[in-house]
Amino acid sequence: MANPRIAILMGSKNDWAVMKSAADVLEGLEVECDVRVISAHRTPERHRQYIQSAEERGIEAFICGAGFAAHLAGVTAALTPLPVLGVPLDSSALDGLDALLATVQMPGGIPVATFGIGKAGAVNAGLFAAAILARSDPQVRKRLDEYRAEQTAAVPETPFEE
Ligand code: RP5
Repeated sequence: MANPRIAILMGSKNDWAVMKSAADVLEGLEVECDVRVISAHRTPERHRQYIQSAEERGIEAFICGAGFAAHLAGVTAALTPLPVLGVPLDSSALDGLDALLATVQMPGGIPVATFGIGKAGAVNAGLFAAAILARSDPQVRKRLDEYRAEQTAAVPETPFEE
């Protein structure tokens, strides 16, 4: 990718099956992404270096997916003033509730915009990241409007239609 504008980070390669949904949404909207495995606790130096050089490389927002005691989004937000979108993942015995609470319950001062657990959250984080770009990019806005129009047109009038 030549000019990625959104970074999609995940704590483990095992998170990709879900986080791919965010990447797919953004690819469909022709928004370039940089996709990385970065763990706040397993690769703290990789994390810090990536975040602190991201803005000068053109990254405008971060989507962070993590499971268990998920702190990837919170630590990312601590390292940058750019928007951070957190996706809690269902990878533990607590079915993602642990990650949801860890991501959403940031103490006042360092915000993380938190989405639903799993695939729906990843899809919505991708759409929300596009909405951020759409504020100043008419092409992304146009494609976002088309995405919604197609979604609306795909809803049948009755449950009996194919
Ligand atoms: C978190 O721990 C990751 O985001 C992942 O969801 C979870 C488990 O990671 P693995 O042990 O599967 O690599 O850091």
